[in-house]
Amino acid sequence: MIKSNEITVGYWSTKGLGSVCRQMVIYANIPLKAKIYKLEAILNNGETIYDGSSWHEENKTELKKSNSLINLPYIELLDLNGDNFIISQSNACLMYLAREFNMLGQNEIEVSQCEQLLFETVDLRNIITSFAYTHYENTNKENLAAKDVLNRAFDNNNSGKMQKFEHWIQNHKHANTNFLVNNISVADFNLFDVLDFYIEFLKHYEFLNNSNDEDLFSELGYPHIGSFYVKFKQLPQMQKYFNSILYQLPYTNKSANFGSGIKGNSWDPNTQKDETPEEIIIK
Ligand SMILES: N[C@@H](CCC(=O)N[C@@H](CS)C(=O)NCC(=O)O)C(=O)O
Repeated sequence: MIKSNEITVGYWSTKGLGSVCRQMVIYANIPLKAKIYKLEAILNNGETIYDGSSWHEENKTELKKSNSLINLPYIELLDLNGDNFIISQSNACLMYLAREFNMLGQNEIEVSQCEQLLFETVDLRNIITSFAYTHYENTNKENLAAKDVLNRAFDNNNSGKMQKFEHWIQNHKHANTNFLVNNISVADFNLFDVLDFYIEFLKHYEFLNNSNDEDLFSELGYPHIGSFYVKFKQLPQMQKYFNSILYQLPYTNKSANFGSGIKGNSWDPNTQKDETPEEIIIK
């Protein structure tokens, strides 16, 4: 149980695997301290090298004394005994927050549904993340790989990933909410965050011309996902997040080919400077 009056979420200056932890803390109306580590992209004789020492050589060594599994993201808080408690592994962080904030279903069946849905959203994220961090020999190969991601995620047959959520939402319509189970759960946050990432992908690779984010999923044949996305974005408790600098951060880190720079492009060390503050407090 949490005693702290704030929760720290440590992660890189990106959304990545840290964003959903940040969102859940904000939604729960607990003050958030987002500790930001920067991967520096340094130009060296025409090549870009990456320096993560702000994490690896500073805080990581210190935090490892409390939790030898330490990694990014991590969450840090005071437990009921007033002891410092540090958790890493993104899914363990998400499950902890979900249990604390009552965002993991109301009974055994819903808990199991939330777990399945969460891990399904993790699979959906893994497809786009592994693509984003792969560097291709040329644009042709990159576009072919992007088409493959599109197919794996959006194919409207039993192997496509999105149709699973489309049918889930269709089959589990709840009277007053648009959540995946009766009440908001960790799976809703992860699904929203991954959908947001896919929107950047669809636009960047010009798989759609519609510039209206709200209609993209319907246009691809997924109206229930489209409605889920729109309603999640309108949640009053989420507005603090959407209006914060945290929502402006890139999806991937600077070493990624996709999603680390502006509008899905790669990070450009010649023209871009990472000015994200080292600490972002959201009360
Ligand atoms: N399975 C782990 C993967 C963690 C991971 O690979 N973290 C990356 C960022 S996404 C990192 O840079 N970790 C810092 C480190 O290795 O110390 C999780 O889900 O948390």
